[in-house]
Amino acid sequence: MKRGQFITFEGTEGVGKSTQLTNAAKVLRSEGIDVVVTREPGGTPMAEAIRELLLAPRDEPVHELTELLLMFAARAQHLHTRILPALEAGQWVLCDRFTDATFAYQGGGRGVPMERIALLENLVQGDIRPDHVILLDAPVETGMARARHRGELDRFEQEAVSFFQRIRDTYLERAGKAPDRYHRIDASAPLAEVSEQVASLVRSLVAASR
Ligand code: Z5A
Repeated sequence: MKRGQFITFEGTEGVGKSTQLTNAAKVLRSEGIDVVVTREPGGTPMAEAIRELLLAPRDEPVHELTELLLMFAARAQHLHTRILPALEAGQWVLCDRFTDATFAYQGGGRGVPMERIALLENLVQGDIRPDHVILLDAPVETGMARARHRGELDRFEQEAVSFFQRIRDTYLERAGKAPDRYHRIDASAPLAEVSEQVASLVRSLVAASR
């Protein structure tokens, strides 16, 4: 059985990751590919429980290491019990955020040293990395304006614009270092245009995998 491809969707809040993940899954299914759609933090019942802990606004200050370790605790459960078995069964896994989000949010956003994150990445993932990262990139204000009509803000959404700007900068820096694996899409374009770019990229990944 040929191993499936592991594709993640990244970007600052509201750039359209969930929308484009659904679009990509549709394209892959039309190509006859068996697809698993999932997200982080989350993706299994236990990891979804950790997600609730992480996102809930609370009066108690959350230490940056608590946040970091909970992200990786959820990831260990998700990766080893759901993502890897699916990939080994030949399914393609589309994941809304993965470890690039930890480098961007906990590293760029919160200021945790990148080497500490890399240590945990190696511990939890060994040499497993996404085969492709689709980075939906737009000015942070664009994504915030799209996302903020949903009502109560979670613990991350309550952060200032400067926090999200550091996150965007970190994503762009990481993408710049590995252009074969990171695919930057201009997510500020109209929805139909972004969807067509993502569909065309996904078709090219399918063609390359055959
Ligand atoms: N987090 C972390 O800190 N560290 C980690 O390691 C991980 C995560 C894994 C939960 O993420 C939080 O966890 C996240 C980072 C942190 N916090 N933040 N911020 P999440 O992915 O669940 O939450 P999110 O980033 O806030 O995603 P989102 O707000 O759901 O946005 P999205 O999925 O990118 O966008 P969307 O739902 O597809 O689209 C938003 C709206 O815009 C919707 O109405 C669309 O119809 C519309 N849209 C989409 N594209 C367009 C275009 N092109 N034009 C116009 N309108 C559009």
